[in-house]
Amino acid sequence: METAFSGASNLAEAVDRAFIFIFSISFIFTIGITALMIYIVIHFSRKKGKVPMQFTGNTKLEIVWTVIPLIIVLMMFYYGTIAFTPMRRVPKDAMQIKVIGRMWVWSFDYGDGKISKDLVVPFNRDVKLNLYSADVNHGLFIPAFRVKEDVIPGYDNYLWFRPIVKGEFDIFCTEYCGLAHSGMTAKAIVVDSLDFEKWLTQLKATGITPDDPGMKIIKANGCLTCHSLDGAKIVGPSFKGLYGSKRAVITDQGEKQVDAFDDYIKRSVIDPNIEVVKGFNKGLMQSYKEVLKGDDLDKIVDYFRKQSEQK
Ligand code: HEC
Ligand SMILES: [Cu+2]
Repeated sequence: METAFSGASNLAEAVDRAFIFIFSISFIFTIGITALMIYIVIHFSRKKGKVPMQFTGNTKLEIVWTVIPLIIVLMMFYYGTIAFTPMRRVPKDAMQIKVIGRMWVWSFDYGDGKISKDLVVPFNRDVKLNLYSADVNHGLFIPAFRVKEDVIPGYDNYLWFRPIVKGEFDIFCTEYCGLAHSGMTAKAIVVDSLDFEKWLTQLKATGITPDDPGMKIIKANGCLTCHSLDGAKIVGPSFKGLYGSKRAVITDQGEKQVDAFDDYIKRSVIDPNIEVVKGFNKGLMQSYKEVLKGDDLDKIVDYFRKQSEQK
């Protein structure tokens, strides 16, 4: 395991250089200004009875305190630019991964219905992340790679990097996006390209059937960022074994049992906060009434029914 302090991507070195330069300048000035201030306070103390002098203009001094800061600021600009420019120049053959930010989970879509909760990438390979938000503003931040970009609904953003250290690194959301914002984390896992291929092949075997019309709608609407198919509890209950089962739900009138058939499932999607599944929080799932079109909802229910008939 590597720490976040040593940069783990090709972009890290230039970012660190800009950071260290700006930090050092700030440090030197903070110490210098404070020291000078303390000296002046003591040296020109009224008790010593020094008579103040009057100054009017000093061209040499003014040139010095204009030119030196100008050079310093231009150097900051230079270091910043050489770090930033390559970040926006994505190599043509970079591997593309779609990232969806949603309250409060990241999902990494490798295509063909292969969606992962963590970002697994091959070592030493250029990777481009295409960033989309399904709801509000998020920010994808991988400190060890020194990359951070906003993830904004209705705006196609991206970032890229080449991982140069193998290991597991943290991913955070850097835009305050609501209640569970601080829990919106994931891992960036850098592995050998062989291990990566193996992992990607296995990812397909998670039972997601990309061709089913209902599953297409479920995926297109990002339901799987909160609901798993394999029984795992994410933000919401798993979809596994949902259809036909007994659900304990909390309503304004108290707890009750319902059978999860067509009507219940439809109600859960249209008015998710009227019957709240026991053990889960109210207000996390938003209504899909305005989002789903035509017979989308019927297709979703069909998918659940087919899923329950499979076994
Ligand atoms: C932001 C996370 C989130 C998203 C996205 C989301 N849900 Fe939910 N869902 C929840 C939570 C939390 C619950 C449990 C609380 C409740 O019943 O409202 C839930 C409950 C449900 C239930 C009842 C499940 C049960 O076990 O009884 C169904 C059905 C459901 N969601 C379907 C969907 C569908 C279909 C979509 C996509 C169109 C979707 N959800 C998108 C969070 C989410
Ligand atoms: Cu977020």
